[in-house]
Amino acid sequence: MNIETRRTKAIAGQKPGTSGLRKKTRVFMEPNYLENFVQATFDGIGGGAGKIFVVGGDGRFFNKAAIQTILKMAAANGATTAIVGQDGILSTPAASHLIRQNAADGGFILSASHNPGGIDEDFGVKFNAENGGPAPEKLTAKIYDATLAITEYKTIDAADVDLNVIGSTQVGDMVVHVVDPVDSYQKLMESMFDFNAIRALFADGFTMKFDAMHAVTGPYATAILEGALGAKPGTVINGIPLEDFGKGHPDPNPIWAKPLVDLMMSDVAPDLGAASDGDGDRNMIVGRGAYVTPSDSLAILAANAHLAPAYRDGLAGIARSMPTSAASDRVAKKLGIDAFETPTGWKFFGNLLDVGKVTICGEESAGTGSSHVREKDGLWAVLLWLNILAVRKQSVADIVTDHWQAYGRDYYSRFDYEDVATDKANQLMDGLRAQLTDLAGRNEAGLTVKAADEFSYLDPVDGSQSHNQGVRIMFDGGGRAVFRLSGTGTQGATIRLYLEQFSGVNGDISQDTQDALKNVRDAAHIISDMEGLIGRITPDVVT
Ligand code: G16
Repeated sequence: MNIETRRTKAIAGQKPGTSGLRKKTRVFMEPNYLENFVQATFDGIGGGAGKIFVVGGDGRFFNKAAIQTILKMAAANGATTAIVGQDGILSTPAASHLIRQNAADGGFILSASHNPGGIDEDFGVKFNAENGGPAPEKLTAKIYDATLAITEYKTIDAADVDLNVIGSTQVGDMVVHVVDPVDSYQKLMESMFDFNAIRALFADGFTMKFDAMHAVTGPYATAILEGALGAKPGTVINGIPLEDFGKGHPDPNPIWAKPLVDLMMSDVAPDLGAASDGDGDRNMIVGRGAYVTPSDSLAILAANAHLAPAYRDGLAGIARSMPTSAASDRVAKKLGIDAFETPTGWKFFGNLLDVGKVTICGEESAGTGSSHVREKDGLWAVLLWLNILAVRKQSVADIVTDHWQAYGRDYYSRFDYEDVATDKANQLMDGLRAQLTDLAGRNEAGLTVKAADEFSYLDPVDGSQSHNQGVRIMFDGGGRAVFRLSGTGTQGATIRLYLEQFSGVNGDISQDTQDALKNVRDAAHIISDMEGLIGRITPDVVT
């Protein structure tokens, strides 16, 4: 094997964000950009010698080329084995499963998740550790340090691997196994859910549309829903992964999956609508005439999980990211189990899952998952909903209403302000920070501030601390506003404003969401002086 050591220089700005390194695709295509980050990853994890890696992505533009680069660099860095999805395809949860199943040392996942794909859109690389989960902060810090210190990278001069053909081949001294991307993931799902009950549900005439948004879950959903579970052909729509996702945003929310939501609100709605994102870790659930917020979905899945075989013995605990509504905390309380509140980012659930403190976790950003892998898992959430529907034999809308009647309703909405000048966004956050100690007792828009802080997290497992994880303003009467800057954007800054209002147990659960949130929203705008600082209070995206 002819290892080539090529000279390079540090490239600024390769700091992994909430979910790996995400940039414009053309940036990744610049000389040495990808190579530097991949070499820094090998350096950050203590080298590649003797190691096994999983490699795959969501099929977006540059996926296959990036995989070839990574395979050659893995071989040059001494890896013994690479496991790659056929055609370069692996959903993020399937990659997580393969890492765990094969006791691999980690994996490279090529995706910018829900961001659009194409030469003028976004690309990303994320390293997942041997537990199958996103690299924890201490590892991403090492990788970042290595990007600053880099002077050379290693590769070999070898032919590209034929990614279309399942089988084993060599790249230098490294064995590459090209595997069916769906197979072992499907087996995992079959082992967790009552496929017979779900099959019977479909056989009884239950109807569904699953929008794969031209992204990675197409092959998974087609094989599992239409193949194994007998859903009607055509249940999966936009099921062929495209390099540009059909020029859409593969983000499963009422904005980007509007055609599906419109269908679900119409007279010809099927019983269930669902969608997943670019890399298959996010999900959206919509019943006939009933959109289920991700925060409610987490709570309802947790409250009903025991109906699925995998969770028959109950849950160890429930974790949610801080901006996610408190709905799941109420479920944990009723079940008598622990509830954890972590910073945004799936990596923070990893330790809790690894030591068995929690079984189910979720985030407001349309992510739900469990201890079966170390990523959020879009199809898993859909299958758990299907399992619950098959057992309860009620509509989605009735299940949601029952839940609110039992626990109260957490009205919830997220406002996104995109492409804000970074200095203005920082000014807004700094302005909030400066007021924190004086906010309690202040009255705005008819609400009194009960408490305010900036969220910090002390990991109960490894003792690591994470600061500056979002400003929280709690109001008397069960309202809350959270401000946070997105960690996944590729252009300017995105301010996220998360609004929440609890109805109270036995409170009014029938209001319009935005009406119920009006006071919290107005108070948040006034306290942050958003209009004065960024010149607008109307968001780009409301979910
Ligand atoms: C990523 C993380 C999620 C997190 C989200 C937050 O999602 O994996 O755990 O909730 O980022 O995004 P932001 O920082 O923009 O609010 P994904 O689906 O992009 O990998």
